[in-house]
Amino acid sequence: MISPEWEWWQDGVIYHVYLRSFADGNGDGLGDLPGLIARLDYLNGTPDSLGVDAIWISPCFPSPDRDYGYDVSDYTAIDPRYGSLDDFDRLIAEAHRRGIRVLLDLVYNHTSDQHPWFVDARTSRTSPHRDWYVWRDGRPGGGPPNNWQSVFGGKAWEWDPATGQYYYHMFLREQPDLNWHNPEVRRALLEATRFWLERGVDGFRLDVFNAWYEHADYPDNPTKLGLRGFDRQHHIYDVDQPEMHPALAELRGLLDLYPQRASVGEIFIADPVRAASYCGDRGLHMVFNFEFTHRRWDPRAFGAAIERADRSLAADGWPCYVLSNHDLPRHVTRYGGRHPHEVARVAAALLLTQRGTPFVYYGEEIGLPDVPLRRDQIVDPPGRRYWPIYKGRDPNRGPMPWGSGRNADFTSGSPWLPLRRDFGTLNVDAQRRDPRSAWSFYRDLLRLRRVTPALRRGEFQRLSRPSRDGLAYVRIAPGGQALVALNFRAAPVRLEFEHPIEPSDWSLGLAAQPERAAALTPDAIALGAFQAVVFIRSG
Ligand code: ISL
Repeated sequence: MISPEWEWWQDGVIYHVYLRSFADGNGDGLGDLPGLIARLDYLNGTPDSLGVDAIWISPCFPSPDRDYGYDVSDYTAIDPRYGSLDDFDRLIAEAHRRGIRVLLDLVYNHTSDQHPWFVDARTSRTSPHRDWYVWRDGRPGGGPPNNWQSVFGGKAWEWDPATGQYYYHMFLREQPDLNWHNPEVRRALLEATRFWLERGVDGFRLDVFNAWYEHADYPDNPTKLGLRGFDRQHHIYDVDQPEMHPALAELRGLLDLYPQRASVGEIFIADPVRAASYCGDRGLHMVFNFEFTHRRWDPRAFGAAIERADRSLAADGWPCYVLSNHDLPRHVTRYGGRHPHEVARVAAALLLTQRGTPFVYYGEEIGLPDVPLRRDQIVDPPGRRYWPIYKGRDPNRGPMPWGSGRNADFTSGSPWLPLRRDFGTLNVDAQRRDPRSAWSFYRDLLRLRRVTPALRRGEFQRLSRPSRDGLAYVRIAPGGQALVALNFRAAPVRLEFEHPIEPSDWSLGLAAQPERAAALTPDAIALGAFQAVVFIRSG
């Protein structure tokens, strides 16, 4: 059960810093910790800040970068390209000074093949770390131990000629899976977690946590129709094994030794009901709810997703919401069509007025779309493998356009991924000066959320009848209520209510399109094109 006192991770908004692309402090073209520290005022702590409560930093540990940081070769160090441990300590201190908590990204399903544990494991079948990874003999007639597939393409088993066995890798062959059945592995990972807790981090995002365990007998997964090999299987033996629950309880026990720490799990092959089973006092604080990321731009789909998340999590979980992240096309690219700026604002209102913790992906606050890239500019392994059917994740990981200077003021060197060509106009500086920009709307929404308990904690109740044009709902808290109405379309709409309201009770808190209609009547609201409004009432 959620404790009766509200925790920061329930009340707050978490900003996802994809570190490599956020801000470069030393001119090597890669974002880094000093660059991030220099931009903390942007995030919180001054009257002109965006106003977020926490940051989640993508992996900043030493990595050969086969999967851009998600192949870790040392869990208790900072990659020198991102800075030093001193820089990290400074980041924590400077962030805390501004009221920003810091979450790290722990990649515990696999290591890099360059991690000393794996380097040792592959030296011989009797090496001390051999059993830290998943080694199996081939099938009697030859070939890999079972039919499991890698997420990034090809088989999930790699033959190791030196020791005559296969090892398992759910992702790249350079990302061997750790053997979570081995208690030494669990102990080592808990120790790494403790290391960062002792340094003052406020919590963690756990990469593909529900894939940590594989079925101990390694049976074939049943097959089904699908596009890629991985999609042609029911993943019943390579994810969601029952051992996950005690493992999470153990991790939670460690987190609870420290005050106000939080965890959010990246669930793989999401399902809200299963996600809920991992939340609670003996599990994770939150599990990512990716429902918003695979919806069409259709209010009925979003309304259903909200109700489903609320329903499945009611008892022992706290919802969270995300529209974009480093693995998916940005939502302005998914939904924006010919109206990216307008859609960015409606989407912001949708994300930031839910009962649940919102995650904001860097750049979405300026309505940043993906960066169009050519084949020869793609560096992400699945993009290189599946181009042009799947272009990988580089387009949604573009450098942050801070200003109109050289390289958008992201780096004084040469950026690791190309910038969008329009950074001269689409950048943070320009939007901060413009009260009508997406940035200003995000900041205003974040402020309103902060001073309106109903927006953070109130129960969700749908107000409008199902409509393909828009969505209206109320958030009901003991001392006040908020009414949110969103027009998803480029034409005015009228949203009929399921039950009547008293229009004079409500005062306008915020409007995405101040000059356009937002007229409340007892049984409907009329909204101008792409209007998004929040009305407030006390009592
Ligand atoms: O991005 C995907 C496909 O190209 C997803 O299937 C993604 O691999 C999956 O959501 C797991 O993601 C996490 O673990 C990966 C890493 O590449 C992702 O960046 C990370 O978010 C392996 O560590």
